[in-house]
Amino acid sequence: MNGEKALKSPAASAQGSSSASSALRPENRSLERLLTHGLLDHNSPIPLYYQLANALQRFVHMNPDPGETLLPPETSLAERLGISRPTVRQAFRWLAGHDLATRRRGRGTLIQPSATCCSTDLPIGDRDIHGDSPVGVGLLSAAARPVAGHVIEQARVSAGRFAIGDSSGDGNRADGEGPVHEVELPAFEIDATTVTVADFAHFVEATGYRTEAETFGFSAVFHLVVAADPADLIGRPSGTPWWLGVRGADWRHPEGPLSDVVGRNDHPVVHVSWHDAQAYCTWASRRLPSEAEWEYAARGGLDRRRYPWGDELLTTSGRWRCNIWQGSFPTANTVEDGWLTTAPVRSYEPNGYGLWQTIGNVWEWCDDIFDPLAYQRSGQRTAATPTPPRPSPRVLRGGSYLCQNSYCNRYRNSARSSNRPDSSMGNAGFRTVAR
Ligand SMILES: [Ca+2]
Repeated sequence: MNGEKALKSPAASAQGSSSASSALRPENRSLERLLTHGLLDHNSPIPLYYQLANALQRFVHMNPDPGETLLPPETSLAERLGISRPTVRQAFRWLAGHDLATRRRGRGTLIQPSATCCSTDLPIGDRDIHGDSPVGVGLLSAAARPVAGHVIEQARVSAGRFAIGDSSGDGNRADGEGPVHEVELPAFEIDATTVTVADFAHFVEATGYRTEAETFGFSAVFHLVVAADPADLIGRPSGTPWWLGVRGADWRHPEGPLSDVVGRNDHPVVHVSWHDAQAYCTWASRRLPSEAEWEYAARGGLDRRRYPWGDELLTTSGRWRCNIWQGSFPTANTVEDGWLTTAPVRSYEPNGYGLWQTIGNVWEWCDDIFDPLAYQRSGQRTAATPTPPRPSPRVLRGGSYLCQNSYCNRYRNSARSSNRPDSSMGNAGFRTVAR
């Protein structure tokens, strides 16, 4: 791989590749954007074939055709990207080995989205795709939705008591996961899934709401998936350099202005701040869960267990039960669970109460102010704390597709994190509770 020539810059590629570009089918423009704007990095420790495979996989899941996607032939891709044909062939082999069925058809390669670890079932009714949606991202029109307002299936959680906190000894001391104590809660109804891209699009369509990421003009994107011109990269936090501030990243453009959410209607909406989640709740006559409600619902009736399904991370056959990170964080994700970033909200299996993916996929905002000493100060927490002055940090729960044991083991029922209420990022969303 060291002998391969350097990848052309986006500008150079655009100027000198008309014949190669024509090899890409019109519907593959999104793929071309993925591949020509910094996704492939010859200086990265991640093998090029693996970077390419991730790009192709992302493209498959972004494609508006949910059935099949015809990718350019190996030769065209190799010429377009300035890499060797064996590297391209290796990427296709990687995809074939990870349940993305691939086969040759004519001069292209046919790829079908994997059925492993995902379901495209929608919560309620049929959801048509409209390419001319007013929000411009191929989303559901208001007229096509079966019910106005919030339509996510509800899980009913009975009144009861449970042990909140870390009973397994895995907790992070600074997060305040202990001491474990009993909490009593009245019955409540909570969303079976996080709010999806389609759900949020309906809210925006009905209200004209602009998220804080849109207002501020940027949001945080994980470095391996950025789809933006270099001029739109506005820096990275020193403590977490895998996050990039990307101008133009928002819920419609999760990886940056050169990305979109086509084909991701059933993925969780991301790049929404706590304030944005509150705005959605106001429109939907809902509220965010308290963190006690969130944890009670996430446990699904299994007391003092590490995960919603029990204590073991994998099934007995070694299958993943949630969407987190496999490999070496933050540079090499082997994607054994099927997903580099977000998965559809109904992926894997629901817990005993019918909630999907409380663990992994995306962090979920809760109503509470984050206080690492809260469990020490209070024996019981039965409701959200009063609204404080801004910008007190707010609780995040459940972990995300970036969690990995070597760095962040917060993909557990009791794990706690937080962020400012005006912050947004590509791995945080929310679910709501009935008022
Ligand atoms: Ca994953």
